[in-house]
Amino acid sequence: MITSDAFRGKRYAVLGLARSGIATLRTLVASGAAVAAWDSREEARLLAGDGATLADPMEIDLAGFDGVIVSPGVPLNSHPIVQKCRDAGVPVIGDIELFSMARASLPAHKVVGITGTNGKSTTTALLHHVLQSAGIPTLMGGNIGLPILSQEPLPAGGVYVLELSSFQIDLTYTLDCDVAILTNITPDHLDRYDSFLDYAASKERLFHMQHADKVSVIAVDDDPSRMIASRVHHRLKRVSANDIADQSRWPSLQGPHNAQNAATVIATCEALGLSAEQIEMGLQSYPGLAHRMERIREVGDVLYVNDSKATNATSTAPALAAYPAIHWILGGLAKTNDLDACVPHYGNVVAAYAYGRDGPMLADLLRSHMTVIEYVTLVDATNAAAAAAKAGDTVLLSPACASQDQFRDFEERGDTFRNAVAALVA
Ligand code: UMA
Ligand code: ADP
Repeated sequence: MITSDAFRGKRYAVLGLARSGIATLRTLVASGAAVAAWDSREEARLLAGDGATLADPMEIDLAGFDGVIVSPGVPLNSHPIVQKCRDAGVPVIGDIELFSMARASLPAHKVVGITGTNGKSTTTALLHHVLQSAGIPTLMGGNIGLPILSQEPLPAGGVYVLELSSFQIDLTYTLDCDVAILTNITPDHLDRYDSFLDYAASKERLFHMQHADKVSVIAVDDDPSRMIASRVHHRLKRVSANDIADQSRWPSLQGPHNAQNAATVIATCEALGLSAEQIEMGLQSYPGLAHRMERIREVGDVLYVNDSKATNATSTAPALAAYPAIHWILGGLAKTNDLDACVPHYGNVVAAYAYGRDGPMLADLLRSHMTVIEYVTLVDATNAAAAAAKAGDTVLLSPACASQDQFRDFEERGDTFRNAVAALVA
């Protein structure tokens, strides 16, 4: 794990004890800090271990604390801890800020921070893969599901590749990325921000934290990203999906969205000093990530694709564009009341299977364009799509919604789809 003298003798409260909170707690305790830990869920509190005191930061006097470390899933726009910390003059920060504070204790290294509405995980995993295949010590962490503080520090010359959600950036103040990447910005997480502009401003802060000699890589394929690029005054590399003339050599990077992701990675690798050959080798051998347009099985000439990570309409659009005759399974918790980004690709859909809390709303949106049938569960929708699909068709789970009405997260949703497909008789 990463530890640092920066935390020795300090006092922190940790609110939220899931993946990032537990990693935070272990780092702080191992670094010699005094820690008060809390989670509203009792089963999470049981994981705190011996080194920390259990105490709800809402119930204790925060005078003298050096910070309250909040998990990204704690909503800053509504949780009372924000006002309480303001009144007590205690900073509210996250695990990424702690990583930033620990950097002085680490061997010489570089940090690449990656944000954007869609493509963060793909870009993170792809960059990590290209660096690794070029023989550079590297690890990835952050929103990709791997808390950075729980990982072993890299040797000198290493590159930390951090996937950063807007929630994590909101809890970070000093992270000076050697390269900061923005993939794109479209509406998402509007329950956590007053407006779309506020959400975009949260992402923009990643660039304002960089010093002037550092590099920004911004894909300028949408208006908010172009606006941000116009306000970044240090070393800026503007890239676009259109920069990529031929992606046929990269099997796991098909589609215009992956051209955008690859363009950001190429510019970053150039900034980090990799050769064109090293970059090309990594792009060619990239294996892809589960739950992102993942081909899981062919049964009777019907292809099954798991795109469970598509949690908004913009991320579903490229999947609909990718196949000619789709049985489209969608539903869950909708982020917006429209599917506008998907509309240009409705011609590829044979039928839609809408399920989950917002299935009825989505079915209403689709009914005038295509056959649409409503189900309660994903498994029922999958079985119906499988029964209807003919040779040459694709059954696609690309839900355009968050998963938490029926699943823990998009991974559990994707695994449920995978199991339902595995149970189909060939
Ligand atoms: N909690 C309280 N009180 C509250 C609210 C929450 O105690 O009022 C507790 C919850 O009970 C829970 C914890 O706080 O135990 C919240 O944890 P969390 O949701 O932050 O979960 P982690 O496992 O720490 O995961 C977080 C990120 N989660 C979110 O941003 C919601 C993970 O991103 C990330 O991978 C992980 O840290 C490691 O860095 C997930 C995600 O959904 C994948 N991200 C969003 C996205 O990609 O769209 C932004
Ligand atoms: P994130 O981590 O930002 O959620 P992922 O790389 O996990 O991004 O991809 C999430 C979803 O968005 C997947 O369905 C994927 O096919 C799609 N996607 C990936 N890259 C992009 C992009 N650059 N633009 C739009 N959609 C994308």
